[in-house]
Amino acid sequence: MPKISTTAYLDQRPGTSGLRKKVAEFKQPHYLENFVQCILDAAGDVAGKTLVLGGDGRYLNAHAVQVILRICAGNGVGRVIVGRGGLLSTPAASHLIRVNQAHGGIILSASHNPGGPDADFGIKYNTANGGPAPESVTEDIYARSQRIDAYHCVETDDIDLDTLATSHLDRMVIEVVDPVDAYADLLKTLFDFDLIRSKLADGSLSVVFDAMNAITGPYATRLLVDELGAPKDAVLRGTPLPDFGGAHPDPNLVHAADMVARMTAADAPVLGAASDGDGDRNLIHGAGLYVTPSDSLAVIAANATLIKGYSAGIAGVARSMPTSRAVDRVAKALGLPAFETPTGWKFFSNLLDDGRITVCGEESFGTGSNHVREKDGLWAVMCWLNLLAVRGDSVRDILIDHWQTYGRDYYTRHDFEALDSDAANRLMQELESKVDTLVGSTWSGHRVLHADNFAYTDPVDGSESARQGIRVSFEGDARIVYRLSGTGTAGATLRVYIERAESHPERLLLDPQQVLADLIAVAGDLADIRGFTGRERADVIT
Ligand code: G16
Repeated sequence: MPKISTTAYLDQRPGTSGLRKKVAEFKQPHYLENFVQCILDAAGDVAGKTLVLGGDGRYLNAHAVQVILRICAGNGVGRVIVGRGGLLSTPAASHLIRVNQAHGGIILSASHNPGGPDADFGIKYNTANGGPAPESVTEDIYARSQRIDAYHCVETDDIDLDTLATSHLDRMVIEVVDPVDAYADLLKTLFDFDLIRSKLADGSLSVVFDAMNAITGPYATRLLVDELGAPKDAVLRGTPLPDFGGAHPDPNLVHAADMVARMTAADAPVLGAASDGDGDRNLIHGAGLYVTPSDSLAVIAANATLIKGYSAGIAGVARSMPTSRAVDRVAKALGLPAFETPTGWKFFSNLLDDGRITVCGEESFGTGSNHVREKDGLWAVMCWLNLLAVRGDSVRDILIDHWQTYGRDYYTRHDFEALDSDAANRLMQELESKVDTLVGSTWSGHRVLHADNFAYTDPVDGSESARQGIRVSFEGDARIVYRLSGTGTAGATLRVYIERAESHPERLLLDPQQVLADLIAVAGDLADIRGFTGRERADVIT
């Protein structure tokens, strides 16, 4: 096979979800090629095998897809299934891997990070189960990236990826598929489309979805407009753009402001939602009421048997460690197993593959189930539409009913962004060094019951992941968690997660920032955030 000499880059360690860097870094000579070769080497014997390829359409996607096809051909890959135009949402890519029994897939995205020539790009590898590569594989990719000196690549003009067709590159088959078809078919098996369609038609249900100029535009248009009959203007910002129109495709209350404005107006639809750059995150909003991702997960778990695809019941639930414990309360009440995993969707894969859980989620706007091995933004939207159609209640009524039944976990996340990396690391080291001494200490009246640096042993394969974030639990069912983000591309981001459980029926509808104000102050004091970072306030509060 044609071999091209290269020099190793030493900064190619995948983070929480693949390698994310500035576009300028990916444009360095052989940078992308090196990483792709390392993926293929770490993926086992790819000769003659099938891979899935696609991305969220951000700047560099089109070029990267062509480069990856040449390298796949150079490595003797048998067949590559590519989304038309090089496009695939992350959950759709996961499904294509599974349904085609592919060896794995390469997904191009920096998720919710901004796109464009001056913004972010990313690449990740998913294995045969459709899920993000486990740490053993990502560490292998990294180790290989440290010593790579050549990659295999064929020379060719760009391949036409705009036409649904099958062609050859050397001996490799390239199959261009519709990015939406298989995914839409899958969702039709899980949700009661007829019921939702009829409720949308009689006006008792209505929806607005913000695709944020990102990948879910075509998916949402197919599902909500073409299949379910919602009006065309139910999908906001529905055309994927390489720079997301200059916007930030992060589905939170700040970046989905137009949708949020619609949902807080007097004539708000029943459901508002948004998804991110690559379609795996979701934001759920009722008329006048935002649903936190942690609560959304708990509500879906509690009501799963009302949803067509889950009517036989669910096996268990899982949440990432910083996610609020709302879903644990549901699991306890329903007698279901509940797992607490480190941040990163990959940690759910073994539990899903082993049948221990059916539904899982994260505070970082991710919810999903065993239908694929990625979190799935539109799946969450369909869950809510299905629930609303069956129950005939508003989002607010469903949430209040849930809190009255299980109690409410008041929850907030405070992000301190673009910190000096050394300062952020020092802050975490200092915290880590004092966890053992925290127990029994009192902070503004809050007594510490437990403190540790979260470590996880996977119950299926026994793999261990240490130092996944500092947990501090207080009397009164309150908790503060600290960790550094693994997805940023500039400096460090400190995430502080603050929560407290409340079950008094008269204290279920308060403002979380007010309820948690004293704990938020404790979080700052306990880690001396101001001293280490010079910051008085978080940059983003959700
Ligand atoms: C990725 C991972 C998620 C994780 C999130 C935030 O999401 O897939 O599992 O919760 O990053 O990670 P961090 O707190 O380290 O920034 P996505 O949507 O960015 O791929």
